[in-house]
Amino acid sequence: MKGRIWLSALALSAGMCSVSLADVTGKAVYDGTPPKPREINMKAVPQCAAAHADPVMEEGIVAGEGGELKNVVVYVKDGGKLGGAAPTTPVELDQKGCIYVPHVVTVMVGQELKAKNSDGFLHNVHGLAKDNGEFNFPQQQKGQENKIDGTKAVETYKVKCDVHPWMAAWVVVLDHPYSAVTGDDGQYTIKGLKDGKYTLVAWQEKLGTQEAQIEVKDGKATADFKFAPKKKASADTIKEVQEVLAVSKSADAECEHCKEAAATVVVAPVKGAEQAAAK
Ligand SMILES: [Cu+2]
Repeated sequence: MKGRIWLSALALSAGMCSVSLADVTGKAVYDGTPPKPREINMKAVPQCAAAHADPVMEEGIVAGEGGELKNVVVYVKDGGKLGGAAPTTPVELDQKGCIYVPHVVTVMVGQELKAKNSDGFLHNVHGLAKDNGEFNFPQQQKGQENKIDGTKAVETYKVKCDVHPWMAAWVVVLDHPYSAVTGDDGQYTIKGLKDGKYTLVAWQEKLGTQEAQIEVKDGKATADFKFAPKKKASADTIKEVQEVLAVSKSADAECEHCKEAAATVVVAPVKGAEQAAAK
């Protein structure tokens, strides 16, 4: 889905070395009032609940008061042709208080990715990868680390724990190092690009993908991304999706899959209309 994008690609000053390596910076924001995060109910698993003094919120959309969107992955499209070696530092996906930390990681093809258990009780690391192959292994010991065989191919996939169904993380495997994940302030910085024109991709797990064209000049460029909320699905559409998925009516309030699937159904014609209008 291509949303509205504001971007600026600016040369900040003339006369600097034209081969300087750039900082591409910018910010991702949520367009509108961010949805209220829902609290994860860990009460059924005392070990998990005991790890948190404060309520723990779902991380599907994490936005600040000003709409600052966390956990958006920004990367150079087709960046593999630029070259660049895989970092020697492993990327770590920790399980801490029955939450994955961090919620989203980027890793380069061939770079080491490992899972860690900081909890000292059973989790299983279940990666729903396709091109990298599905993986599923247990971790029970405190401090246990295992290498994940999941960085062979470019792919974005979800990792979940079947013991604690709320646990979810995302792994974005890229064939180049030109990427960043936005922080609490929605900001990102991609380092190391030479001057030139690039397409940036910004991906958010629930809000989809956007692109922006940038020109790095004299070592600087900026691109901001504004993610529109998905359109709300009508009760009728949700009901239709429930019927297709054979979910009972009593599951109305709980059926997030239905709502998400229905929202996709609703959005699809709008997207088609936009494309038609653009022609
Ligand atoms: Cu778990």
